Amino acid sequence: MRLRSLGGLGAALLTAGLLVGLPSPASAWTVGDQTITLTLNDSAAGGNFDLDFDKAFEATTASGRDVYIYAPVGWQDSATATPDNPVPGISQGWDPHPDDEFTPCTDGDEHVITPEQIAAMGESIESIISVDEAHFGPIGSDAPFVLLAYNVPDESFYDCAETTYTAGYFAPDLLDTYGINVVTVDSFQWSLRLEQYQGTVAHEVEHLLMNYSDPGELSWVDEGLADFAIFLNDYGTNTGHTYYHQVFHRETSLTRWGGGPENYGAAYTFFQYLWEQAGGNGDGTYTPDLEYDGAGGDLLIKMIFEEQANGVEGVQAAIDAFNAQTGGDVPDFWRSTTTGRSPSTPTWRAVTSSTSRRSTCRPSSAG
Ligand SMILES: [Ca+2]
Ligand SMILES: [Ca+2]
Ligand SMILES: [Ca+2]
Repeated sequence: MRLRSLGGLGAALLTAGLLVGLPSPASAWTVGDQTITLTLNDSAAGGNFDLDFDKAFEATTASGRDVYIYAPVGWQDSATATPDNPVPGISQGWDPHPDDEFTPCTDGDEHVITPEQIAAMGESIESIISVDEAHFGPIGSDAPFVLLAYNVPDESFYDCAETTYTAGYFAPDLLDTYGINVVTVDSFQWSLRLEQYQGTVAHEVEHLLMNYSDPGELSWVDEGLADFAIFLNDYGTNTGHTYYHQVFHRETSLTRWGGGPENYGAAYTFFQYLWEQAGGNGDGTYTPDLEYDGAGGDLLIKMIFEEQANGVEGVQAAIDAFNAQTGGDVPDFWRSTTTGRSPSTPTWRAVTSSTSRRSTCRPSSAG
């Protein structure tokens, strides 16, 4: 997912992180080693590059899963690096392909990771995995979980005028190639954005879980649930996404995925709406309590996640099953998203109300 500061709004923008396409190197390491080398993709300049990572954090969760944070070798020196003397993999100015025509921009953006920030991120990982697994489904293997933190090469890496950047990504190729559950966050401005990146981890872990559960699911469902994971983990909402949807692109197709922040905002608020319509935590409360309650919106969201049918068909099947199981009256998909007509692509407008603690997401008429 993508994000960047939005000037005076102090908000973050997010779009998709799409980094795939890896060779199959013969790894001379096993995860848990102090140093590992990964082959990663440069989505902007193209091609792959190798990067050496240093084990910065390790722990074992209560459920027995090994979790690690790896950051580029030399990350401890990132605070004193300069464009002329960069730490490869973190510092702005480091060039993964010195011989091609793409040259990283250097505008002084902070790419510094400190031991204190690594510790704080590490301490949150077990909770994030636990909350996501409880609300969606299990990580479908015993393989270790690895959080990679590095300066992800993307359009903004080469053009500092870009307004969004890759804040994190889940690449199933890394799981396929290395047999480890890898989630990535960018190294930009950790001093200001640590909680945002914890939300990014919650988002990307949902993708990891969906990849095990239902890898054919459509993007609008997967991304909407991934942003909802940020809420479920009590990291707020991705305000870049919701601003883009509600301020700049109020009429946004819910189901026709364009990958823009407004698409994420529309998908996120739709699942927020369904969670609330189904009763939130199931006990009359509508704030994230970090617990999977097996009732109300928690139950409906899990049924949507587990439903193997995709897109509108899957969401409707889950709503039907939820209403049948609970006697609930969550409105069906088309009634939720339209004024009763069935356009080919429902738009989704979300508005907030200052008179209610609950966000009020209303269907917009669509043509
Ligand atoms: Ca280059
Ligand atoms: Ca709950
Ligand atoms: Ca599905």
